[in-house]
Amino acid sequence: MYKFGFVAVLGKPNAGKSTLINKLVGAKVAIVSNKPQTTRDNILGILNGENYQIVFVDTPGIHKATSHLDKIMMKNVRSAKAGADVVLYLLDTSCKIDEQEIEHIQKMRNDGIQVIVAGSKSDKKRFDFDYDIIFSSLTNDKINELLKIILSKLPSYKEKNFLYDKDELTDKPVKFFVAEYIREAVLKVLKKEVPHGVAVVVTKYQEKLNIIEIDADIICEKQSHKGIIIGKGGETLKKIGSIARINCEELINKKIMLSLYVKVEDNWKDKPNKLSDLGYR
Ligand SMILES: Nc1nc2c(ncn2[C@@H]2O[C@H](COP(=O)(O)OP(=O)(O)OP(=O)(O)O)[C@@H](O)[C@H]2O)c(=O)[nH]1
Ligand SMILES: [Mg+2]
Repeated sequence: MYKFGFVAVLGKPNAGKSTLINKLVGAKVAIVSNKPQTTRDNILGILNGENYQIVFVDTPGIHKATSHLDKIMMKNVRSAKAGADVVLYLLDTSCKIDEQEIEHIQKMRNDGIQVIVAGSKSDKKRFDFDYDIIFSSLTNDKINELLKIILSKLPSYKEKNFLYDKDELTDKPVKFFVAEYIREAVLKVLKKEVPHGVAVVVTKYQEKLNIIEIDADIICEKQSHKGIIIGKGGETLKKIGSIARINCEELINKKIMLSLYVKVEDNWKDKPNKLSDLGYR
């Protein structure tokens, strides 16, 4: 018997969805930060076992949509839910239980969706609830048990009809990760609202013999943000570039020359055409 299926990982922003998927897949397919609303796209993380293939779908954290980008993010959540065999719903055990979320979980179950309710961050648990399991990606607590529960809910097949090759870890191209790693560095280095208004586009990706030349635009919402991203004497941008370059070199396993340019695009999060150009659809 073989197990195969899609597992949509849902939950509030910051619940630990991307961290868990990276842990399970054993690679950094999704960027992580301590700021909410880090993930914007649905990203696949593929886990292969002897007799199974699990396709995890990382999703943006569920929040109230205000901008057009938010609406696209919430559309991504709905489509992941619709295409899933199982929903893995993460509730952060260090945060107070939100009644609306419990209603949402109940509604999914009423609609016939299989939902596993997993409490994340057991290493700093503060609140009790009727969780199916409590785990921590940080300390590895109950990760294997969680995997077993997921496998028990996935459909079984007589034939090995897996959708992806054994060595595929994700569905996104390298360029996507380069842009995401740069955005992650922005999230790491900058505070408050600036990183939330940032999008990154790779404008040049040229492989030379010993080096890859990459140019990328960091798009921000306001002129004042541009100054903050660049910093005094370009210090902040340099820091962002250096963190991103190191992570990209690790990903691609080749030396990289990374050039970053900061551009202002007023209100881009509410411009459908711009969003589409930036890859948000
Ligand atoms: N203590 C602790 N922190 C964790 C754990 N898992 C994730 N975190 C932290 O929680 C923060 C959010 O993690 P993410 O994986 O980015 O959360 P997310 O649910 O993908 O967030 P969005 O993409 O914004 O929806 C990061 O600072 C992580 O390091 C855990 O098991 N224990
Ligand atoms: Mg995430």
